[in-house]
Amino acid sequence: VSEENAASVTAELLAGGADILQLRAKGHDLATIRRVAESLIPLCRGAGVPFILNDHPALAAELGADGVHIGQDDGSLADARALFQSAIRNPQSPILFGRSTHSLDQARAALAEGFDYIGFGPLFPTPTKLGRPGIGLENIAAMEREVGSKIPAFCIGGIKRGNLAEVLSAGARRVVIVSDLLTARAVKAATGEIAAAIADCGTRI
Ligand code: 3NM
Repeated sequence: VSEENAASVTAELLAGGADILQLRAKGHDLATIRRVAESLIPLCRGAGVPFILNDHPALAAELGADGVHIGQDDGSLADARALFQSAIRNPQSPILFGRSTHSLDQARAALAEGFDYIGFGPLFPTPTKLGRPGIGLENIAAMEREVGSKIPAFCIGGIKRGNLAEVLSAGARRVVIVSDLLTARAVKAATGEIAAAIADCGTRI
């Protein structure tokens, strides 16, 4: 999604029922990320949806983001918290710290370290995050039992409307979907389809 389209696509995601939004702008400079974030945050606030910034804890503090997401190679939770605290201007409600995890052991470790939520994947290889093998569906149920029962756990990576049923049947309760939504012809309708499938699955559990 280009900078020009970020706000309109976000509005469609929110209208379709997305209930958490992360800005992930790898490779863009901080000024661009700040500008885009400042255009998206009011939309998320208006919809009552948490806005999470990928990386950049200090910028997240300045912007008043609801959370920061960091990867396996981005240091400890304590480091991210310290960066966040050093940049904070006004006292604000506690923010969420999330971690990407790529195995059951990493998911357990993120829970033990004190993260507020995790990503778990990539389930399938995906062009959105090149160079990582898919971890498959077999550990989802154990991950949900051990970790997802304590903090929100989002399955991610190669999930599409076409394979969502399979992912939910494997035990996933929350999903992150990037390319299938951002390339959809009708973003709002596609988001609504996903939200409905997850809600339907929840009522059957
Ligand atoms: N993180 P798509 S997979 C950003 O497993 C990201 O940590 C992943 O995009 C992880 O829905 C991924 O297009 C890409 O596959 C998700």
